Amino acid sequence: MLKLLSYYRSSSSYRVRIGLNLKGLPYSVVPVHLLNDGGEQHRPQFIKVNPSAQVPVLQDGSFSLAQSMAIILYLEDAFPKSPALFSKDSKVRAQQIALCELVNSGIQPLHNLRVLNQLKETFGASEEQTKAWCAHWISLGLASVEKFLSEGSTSATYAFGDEPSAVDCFLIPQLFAAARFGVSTESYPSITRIAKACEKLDAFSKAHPSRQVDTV
Ligand SMILES: N[C@@H](CCC(=O)N[C@@H](CS)C(=O)NCC(=O)O)C(=O)O
Repeated sequence: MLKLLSYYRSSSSYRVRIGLNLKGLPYSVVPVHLLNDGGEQHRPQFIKVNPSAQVPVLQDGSFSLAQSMAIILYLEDAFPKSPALFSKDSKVRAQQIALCELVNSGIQPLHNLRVLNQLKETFGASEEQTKAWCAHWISLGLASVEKFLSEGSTSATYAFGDEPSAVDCFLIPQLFAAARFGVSTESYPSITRIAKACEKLDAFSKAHPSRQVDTV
């Protein structure tokens, strides 16, 4: 069975949980607590699995893979069951990857735990300043996502049409992170519409941080 090394509140782990659920793939979660004892991701046995000391990691037998984008692409290729997480049209697929990457490399790294720790520990940022930093980058990033989505079909149910795709796997966890850092997404009509549609699906609700084996 597939194993996912995951932390309940990690938005990158949440993406993969949605992807696995959408594909209907059974998996077990191996919790990695990012805060306990200085963070279990720094333990030598975890570093052996992922030298970058980050979750998620997917294990498929002896095959181990980090980076949620790579994991979602792997799920699509290794388990070509419906629903597809990417379009078969190469231009649409590339646009989907671009939007996933906007979240993956343009927003999430700026509010990652290690970045916030560095702001506090090395640069003396207060809790309030750190939160304002996160809110700034999340708002800026989501404004670009909204612009992109609103240029597509405004009647589509999900980010890319009437079936959920990898883009929804990346978008919904980013909205959870936005809420954590006090960013309202109400002024983004496309994002709000898509989030409401995703919320109704089991694949998304079962992946939610409030429903994990390690939820605190
Ligand atoms: N681009 C990576 C990001 C992974 C990542 O940033 N993971 C965070 C949790 S969302 C983490 O493990 N942080 C631990 C730390 O910063 O020490 C991915 O998509 O998997």
